Amino acid sequence: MTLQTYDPIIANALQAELTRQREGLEMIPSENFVSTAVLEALGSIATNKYSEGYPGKRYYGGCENIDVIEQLAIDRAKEIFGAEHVNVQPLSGAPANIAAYEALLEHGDTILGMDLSHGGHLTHGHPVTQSSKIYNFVRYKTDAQGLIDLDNLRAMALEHKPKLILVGYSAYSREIDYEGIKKIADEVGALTMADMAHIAGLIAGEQMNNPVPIFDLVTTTTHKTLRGPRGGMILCKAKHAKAVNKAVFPGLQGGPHENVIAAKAVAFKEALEPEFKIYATQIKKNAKTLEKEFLVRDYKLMFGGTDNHLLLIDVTNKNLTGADAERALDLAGITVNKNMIPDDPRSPMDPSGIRLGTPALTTRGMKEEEMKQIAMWIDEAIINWQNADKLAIIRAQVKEMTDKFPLYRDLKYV
Ligand code: DSN
Repeated sequence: MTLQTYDPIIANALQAELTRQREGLEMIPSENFVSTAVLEALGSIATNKYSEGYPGKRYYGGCENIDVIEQLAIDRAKEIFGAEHVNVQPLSGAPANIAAYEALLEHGDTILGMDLSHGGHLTHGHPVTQSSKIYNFVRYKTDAQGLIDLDNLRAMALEHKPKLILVGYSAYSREIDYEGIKKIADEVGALTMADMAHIAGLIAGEQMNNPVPIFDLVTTTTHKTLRGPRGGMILCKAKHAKAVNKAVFPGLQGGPHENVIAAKAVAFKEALEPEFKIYATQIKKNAKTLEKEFLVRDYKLMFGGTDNHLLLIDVTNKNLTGADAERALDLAGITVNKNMIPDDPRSPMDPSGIRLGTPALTTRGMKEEEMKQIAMWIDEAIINWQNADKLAIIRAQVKEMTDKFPLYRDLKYV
């Protein structure tokens, strides 16, 4: 029985979501569109199999095909990033980070991580998380120019003697000096960890610095710029391999999601193709075009601009909040997310900023010309955020553009 016949409510919701993805401009910087090959692996019969353990060492019989899949995912990830060891089982970014802490640290140890409002991540020590109750997080911030000040980081490292220095961000838009940070870590005897979730695809495409050969341990999601299925991964030095594997299973997780791992393997094959480098290059070119277009329209770009795929914009000088802007842009067919800005005086549900990026639009084939048009629409929507008619007109124009960049042409649920 087909999905449509058996469960029409779900089929209809999936069809409506497909239409939303097709007709809108997806600009949440952590989102992307996987290939149909990745989708096929994700929806495969590999979901039926239990396989606790690792390739060649499983707690269940019948894992011979699963071993081929998981080993290939591991080997390809090692090749992309130059890693000594990779664990592809983390279910997503948050569990990957928890497993990473558990692998390297004792409870109560000090971790130096970036403040959330300055571009860090919840799992880097925000007080609402479980990890913040287990470890002693000390949080650094960007400086007045919106950059990571290594002198300040060094002073904090000397003062707090962390066991781990953590970098890698979810709203920070600048390059990261891994060598400089490693030097500080070595001086104070700290381990190093990078969460490269947002920029993994840009690193794979050789458009940003790669922390993997330098740092002790690197975590990532696989579904952002890397354009794979929703999932996580840990890459580390060989000396941490055993601890990392133990921390993921049996420390934190049970049966790995082998359909997701199969889809990761397919996405990694794609990331090894020469076209992926072109994709990563275009992501950055598109973001730079947006940067330029917003600057001429007097938008306040956090961190002064972008070196990667995203922009964090304070919209309060346009007389609305981040939540107002997100709502208005939604009505105009442009999806972004409201976001805190550094030391935001407003609340997380109604912050001062919006965060937007180019990975998904670049996957659709959009380039600089489209970015210029899109920046114009975003500006119009923000200026007219209370004018439903104007927002509807923009939405119709957005649909005209997205029709020219077809998405999942042959896919249908209803
Ligand atoms: N939720 C992700 C993001 O949007 O950046 C980070 O986990």
